[in-house]
Amino acid sequence: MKGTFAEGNEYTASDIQILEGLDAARRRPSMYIGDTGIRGLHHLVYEVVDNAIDEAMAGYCDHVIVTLHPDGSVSVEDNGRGIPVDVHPKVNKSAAEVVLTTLHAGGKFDNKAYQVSGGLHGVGVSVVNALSSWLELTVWRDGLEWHQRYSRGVPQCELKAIGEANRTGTKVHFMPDDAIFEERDFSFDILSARLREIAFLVPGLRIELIDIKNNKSSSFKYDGGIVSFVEYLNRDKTPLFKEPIHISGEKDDVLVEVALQYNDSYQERLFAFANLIHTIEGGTHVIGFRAALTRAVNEMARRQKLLRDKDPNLSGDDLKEGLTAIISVKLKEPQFEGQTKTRLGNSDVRGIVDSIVYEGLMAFLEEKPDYLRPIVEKAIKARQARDAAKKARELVRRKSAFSGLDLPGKLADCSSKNPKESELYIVEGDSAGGSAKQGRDRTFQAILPLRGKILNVEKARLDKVLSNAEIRTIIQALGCGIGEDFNINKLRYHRVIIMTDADVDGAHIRTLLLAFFYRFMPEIIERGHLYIAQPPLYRVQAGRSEYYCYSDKDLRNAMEQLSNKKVYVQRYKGLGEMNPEQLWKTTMNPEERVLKRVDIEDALAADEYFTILMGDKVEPRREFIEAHAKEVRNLDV
Ligand code: 0RA
Repeated sequence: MKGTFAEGNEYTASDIQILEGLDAARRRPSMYIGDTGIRGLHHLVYEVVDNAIDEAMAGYCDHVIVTLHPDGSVSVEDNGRGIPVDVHPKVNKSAAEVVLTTLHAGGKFDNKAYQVSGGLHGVGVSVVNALSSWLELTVWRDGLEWHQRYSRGVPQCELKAIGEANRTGTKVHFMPDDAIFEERDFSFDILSARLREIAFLVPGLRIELIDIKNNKSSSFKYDGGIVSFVEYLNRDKTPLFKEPIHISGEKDDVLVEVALQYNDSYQERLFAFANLIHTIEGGTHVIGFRAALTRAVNEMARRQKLLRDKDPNLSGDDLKEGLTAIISVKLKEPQFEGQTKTRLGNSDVRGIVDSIVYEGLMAFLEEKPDYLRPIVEKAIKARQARDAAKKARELVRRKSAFSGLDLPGKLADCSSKNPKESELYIVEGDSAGGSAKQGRDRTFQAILPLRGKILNVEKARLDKVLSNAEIRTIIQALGCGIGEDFNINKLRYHRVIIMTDADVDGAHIRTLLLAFFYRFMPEIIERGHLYIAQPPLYRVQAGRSEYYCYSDKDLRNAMEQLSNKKVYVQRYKGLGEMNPEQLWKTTMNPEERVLKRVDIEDALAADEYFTILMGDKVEPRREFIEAHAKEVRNLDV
C-alpha cells in the first residue's frame, strides 16, 4: 500500500515538505493568487484551465468544459492526455498526486514549448487544491478511470482506478474553501469574458461554460482565431474596411500573429497577449507593432500621394483612433515585468514583431491599396481633433487655475489646504451627498456630489469628455488638469475616494469613473491616490449591540458568533439608508472605515470588461455590472 496521509502510514520527509508547502499557500493565499476576493476566486478556475490549454496548444485537447455547480463548486474537464497516473517509485505516489500536492510542480516533463501555465498565474493546480475545502480529481488514461479525493490539499485516499475508460482527459472538481475566500460566487460573465478570449486565441478549441443553478451556458469556438476576435470587438461598430488585416510570421522561435481593423469610433482597442497571457501593461511586442504600423502607413501614404511632401508624418497617436487590434506572440521563455507582471520584457521580441508586421503590412497594402485611404484620412482627422482637444483642455485649465476662486459650486471643500491630509469624496446622488456633508470632518474631508450622467468615456473623444459637466466639475475640484497638461503636483487631495451605492447604478457609476481616471488621469491611480469607499453591506443588531458587516464572509462570521441570539439583519442597498452619523462611523471615519486602494490592474480590468462586454450597448448588462461591482469592492490594498 502506498503512503498516504489518511491511512495512518508513516509520514515521509517529502510528505512533510508537501504539507508545509500547501500550508504556506493557505497561510498567505494572496501571495499565490493575488487576493482572496472575487479576483482570487476566479484565479482558481484560470489556473486549472491554463493546464488544459497547454494540452490544447500541444495538440492533445480540443474541448474544455467549465461547470458551475449548484453547491458553489466548480469543475474543469478537458479531453487532453490526462495527468500521468504512474507511481513514482522514489516517493511512492502517483505523478498526479505529486502534481496536486507540490507547489510549483507544473509537472510538465515534456518540452516546455509555448506553455501557458507557469506563466502569469503559474502557481499550479496544487494551490487550487490547497485552497479548496475538497477537491475531486478524475483522470481518464491508459484505458482506466482514476479517482482521488483531497481535503484542504491532503489526500483522503490514494489514486485508484475505479473503472474502464475509452477516452483520455482530466477533470478537476473543487470547492473553494470558505475559510479562505470572502466571497464564493463565481460570475458567469467574468468567466465568460476570459474563456471567450482564450477561445479566440486557440482557434478550433471548444470551451463550454455551464451554470447549472441558473440554467445558463455558453459555448465558444472560433476557427477564425484572432481575426474573429477583431470582428467580435468591432461587432457593433462601423469598420472602415471589410475584413481585418491579418499578418503572421515566425522568427527565432518567436511566433507572431496580428489582426487589425479600423472603425469610425475614437477609441483604440488593442489587446496584446504573450503565450495567451493578457499583457495589459503592454511590452516589447506592442512597441514593435506600433513602430511598424506607423512606418508602413506613412511610407505607403507618401507613395500613394495621400500625404503631400510638406505634410508631417502621421504619429503613432494619430494612428490609434478607431484602431482595433490583437497582437499574439508565443515564445519559449517569456519575461513578465511591471507592477502587475503583465508587461512583456523580452527585448528581442520588439524587433521581431516590428519586422514581421512591417513586411506583412507593406505586402498587404501593396496588393490592396484601397485599404490605405480611409486609415490615412482617419488619422489626419484624429490629428486635427487632438489640436481641438488641446484648446478645450486649456479652457478648463484656465478656469481651474485659480483654485479657490473658481471651484465648482457643488463642492463642499475642506478647510485644510494641505493636499497630503486632504480627502475628496466623490459621492453619488444629492441625498447621500447631503449626509456626507453633515457627517464629515470638515477640516480635511471635502464632498463633491455627482448628479447628472457621467459620460461613457468609451464612446467619446477627449474634447467631448471635457464638455461633460460632471467630468469638468471633477477636474476643477482636483485642480491638476488633464491629458497633456496634467500635473500631479497640483492635485488638491491625496485621497480621492469614490463613494457609491452598493447597487447596480452605483456600480455603473463607479465603473465609469474608474474608466475615466484610467484613461485620462492614470497617474492618480499609479500613485495610489484613488480609493473606493466600502460602505457596510449589512447591519446586524442583537439586543443592544450592533455590528456592521462589509462582506458576506463578515456576515457569516457574525451570524455564527451570534447563533443563539435573536438577531435582526438589515441589508443596505444605498448610502441614503444611513444617517450622517452612521455614514461617518461606518464609511468615513479614518479610524473605523475600510478603504480599498484602486490599483492600475483593477482600473484596466474595469476598462477592459467594459469594452469587451458592453461596447456600444446603451443598457449596460446588469448582471455583469453587479458581478464586476463585487470585484471592484474587493480590491486588496
Ligand atoms: C503533467 C504532465 C502532463 C500533463 C499534465 C500534467 C496535465 C495536467 C492537467 C491539469 C488539468 N488538465 C491537465 N492535463 C494534463 C503530460 C502528460 C503526458 O506526457 O502524457
